[in-house]
Amino acid sequence: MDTSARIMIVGAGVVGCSTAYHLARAGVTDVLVVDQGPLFATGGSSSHAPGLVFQTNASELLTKLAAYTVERFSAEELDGRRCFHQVGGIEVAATEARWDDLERKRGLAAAWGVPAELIGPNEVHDRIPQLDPSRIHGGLYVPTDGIAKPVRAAEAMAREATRRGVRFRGNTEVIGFDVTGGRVRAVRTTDGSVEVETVLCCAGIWGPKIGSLAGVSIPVQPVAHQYAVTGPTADLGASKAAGGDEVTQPLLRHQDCSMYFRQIHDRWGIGSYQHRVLPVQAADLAPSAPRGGGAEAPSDGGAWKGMSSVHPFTPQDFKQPWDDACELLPALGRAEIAEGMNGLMLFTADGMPVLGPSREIDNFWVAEAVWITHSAGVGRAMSEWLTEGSPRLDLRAADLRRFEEFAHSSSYVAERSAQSFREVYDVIHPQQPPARPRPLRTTPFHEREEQLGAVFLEANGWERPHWYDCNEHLVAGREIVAPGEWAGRYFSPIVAAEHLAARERVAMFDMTSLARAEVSGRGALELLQRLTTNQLDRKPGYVTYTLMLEHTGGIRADITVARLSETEFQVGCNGPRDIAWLRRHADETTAVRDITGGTCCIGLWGPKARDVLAPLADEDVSHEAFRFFRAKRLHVGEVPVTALRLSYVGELGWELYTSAEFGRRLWDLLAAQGTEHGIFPAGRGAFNGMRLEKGYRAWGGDMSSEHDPDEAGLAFAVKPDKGDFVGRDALLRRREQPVRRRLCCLRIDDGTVLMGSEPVFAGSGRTTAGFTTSAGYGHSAGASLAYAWIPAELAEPGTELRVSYFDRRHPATVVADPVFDPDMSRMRC
Ligand code: THG
Repeated sequence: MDTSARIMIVGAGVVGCSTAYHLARAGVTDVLVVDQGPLFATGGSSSHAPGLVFQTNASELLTKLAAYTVERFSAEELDGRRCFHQVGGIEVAATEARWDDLERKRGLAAAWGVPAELIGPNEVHDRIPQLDPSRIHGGLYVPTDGIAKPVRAAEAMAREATRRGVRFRGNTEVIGFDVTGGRVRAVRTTDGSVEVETVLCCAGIWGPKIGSLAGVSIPVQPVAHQYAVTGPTADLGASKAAGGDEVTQPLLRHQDCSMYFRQIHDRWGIGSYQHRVLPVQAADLAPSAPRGGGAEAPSDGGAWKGMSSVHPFTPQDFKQPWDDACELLPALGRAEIAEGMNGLMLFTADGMPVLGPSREIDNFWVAEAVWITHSAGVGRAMSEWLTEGSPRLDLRAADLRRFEEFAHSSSYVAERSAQSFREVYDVIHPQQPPARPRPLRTTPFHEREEQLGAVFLEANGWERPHWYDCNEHLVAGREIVAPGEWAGRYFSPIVAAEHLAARERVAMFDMTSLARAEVSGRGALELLQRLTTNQLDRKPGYVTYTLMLEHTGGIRADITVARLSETEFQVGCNGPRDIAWLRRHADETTAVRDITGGTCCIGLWGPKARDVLAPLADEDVSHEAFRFFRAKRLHVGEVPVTALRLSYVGELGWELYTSAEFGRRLWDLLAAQGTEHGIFPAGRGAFNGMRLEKGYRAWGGDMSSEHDPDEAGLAFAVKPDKGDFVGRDALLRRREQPVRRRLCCLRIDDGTVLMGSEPVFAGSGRTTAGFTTSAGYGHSAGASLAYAWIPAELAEPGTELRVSYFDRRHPATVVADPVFDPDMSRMRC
């Protein structure tokens, strides 16, 4: 038995094998992959997954991971047998709403680079003759979708990895970890102890158990998902015995009934998410997979037996799905279900995978809750992340560290995972808040906000007012442009009225949910200097807008750093991930404390902001005494406040921070003092529209680690001369090449308000030139706006482009950025 390995991968399913393969190709071969089951039909979820790969998804990340998986599997073979059958995939619409969704999805697919076309009912019928075309409005056809053979692909990739020196050991169970000083030193297995530098857990449904052996929480929920195989049907294809092809017909997705269909020679494989949620407790999982099964032939009967990732089929849950299936595919009525299973898979709170280093143990990494569809893409990303320090795709949406403590609770994981199971095939609006558990995190202003008629949406557990019904009167006499149904699903004319009125008077924005950290100690400045791009060695009282970069030079975050004293900084972040990143790099000379909970913040913004603050503050807040991008500790009435003079909405004003117990007093003092100036509370809707027209980028939406500061228009925040910092060298290397794409501002000339993520076309071209990021109506600018990534040569103001929204093209023009107050006269006064 091996006694050491640089990287130990736990789990030889398709994710573990793919990671090993990509590590080996990157030259990292001191890798040991262990699995409790036999190689390579190990008995985990890769062994029973039916292999359908539908690439299109509302998530850019998942679409890109799927597209690479298709590319990788298409190139693999095992002893002359293919690992991918590229038969195409069709998602059909049985309702008007679904058809609209398909039009939108086609746009998303184009934006992310997956060719897709909308086809009519008869064209669907041409490709899937068993289907009743009168039941559907049409379908979205993706020619490059297909059927993956997960176990075969795993073995094929493992062979190549083995050829390069990676070792694979089956029937080897992990039974413990030796952890000292916050690191795994050795992994104990049934075959002996292995010293390791890094562990990567790809154990699928056994992941939480493996994690707990090391003291690592992996917030995933195993659930059962039904899959049935029919007996032979006359009209599908030749049987396996007769030498028929396994699959020639396109896959079929019937999302209105939460079902999918594939051919297996002369039988149908049918999956359903329609049934009640069937969660499985980690403790109820069989401890090991004694025998791998029939990955090659799930229809051969008994192939699933003995796999502990498969639970018995519950026929009562398949009654309605079967009726629905027969309605869409009438020929099914002559067949019967030959066998079925309730296969286990992992769900998460937000439907995304869980990837990266754990919070608890620096060298314990995770790649869990990954579908076959995304497996090769995830393997490649994990390999890059482990070897280069950063993945090339932006994995924020799948980063294990996106979850805060509450999101690791079993109650939250169970509730939200059940919801994501129920919604797996639903049309989900990007702004749709979860129904439960709510309210989870409320700010000290919550009671006041409720009294004022706040309409709340949720973000990272926080209740956030989107607009306030009490502001209804602000609508009167204003001409308000409202978005259409989809982009306007969470819009009220009050949003526009709050936006306009905040630029005339003064408004209070609840900014409490903005993640923030206190970084203090002897090493605080050095830590921040090392992790950020701008010069932070300035006098106490200065605030700096700066970036954190990945090792690749991509933008990890854009943050504000307020120096409150020689050794104390307050850092305004994009989310909990940034705080985890700061903490991860801190040594004993620096303390990084998440102060988001326990403190609160009001953004007091608008031309009358100074008139409200001055009489309450015990410090001079005139422009001369308290300049733009400065910080001061002062009192507002009795309330101790840290005031930062900056504004993401582009107005005169301050962010006023205090500890939670003073929140309500702060709110009440400002509200009372502001009455004579027409103060009012404003919500997130106005906030978003205001920052959009002011040109302030939202990290995660407009730019991410896939973009560098120059492309994103943020070069002003990078000072390479300040000394070394993470990402500096990579950025300077990138600067030897001209910028190829840019984030720029588009005006939609016919006034259509977009949602974001629409494809952008140049000239009369059919190929996409780029895609929009955030979009909305600039109520003060009087224009529909969208930010978009487009080739640098198209980024000049005046360039005419077209944007596709619900499959219709709209003229758009590149405009100078920002469109609102470009000379900053409203903020620097
Ligand atoms: N407030 C605080 N911290 C934050 C945000 C915030 N951190 C995360 C996120 N929001 C950061 N985003 C921005 C974007 C732009 C600005 C501030 C935060 C901004 N930019 C000035 C400009 O470009 O005109 C910078 C001017 C300068 O560098 O001097 O104000 O909302 N606390």
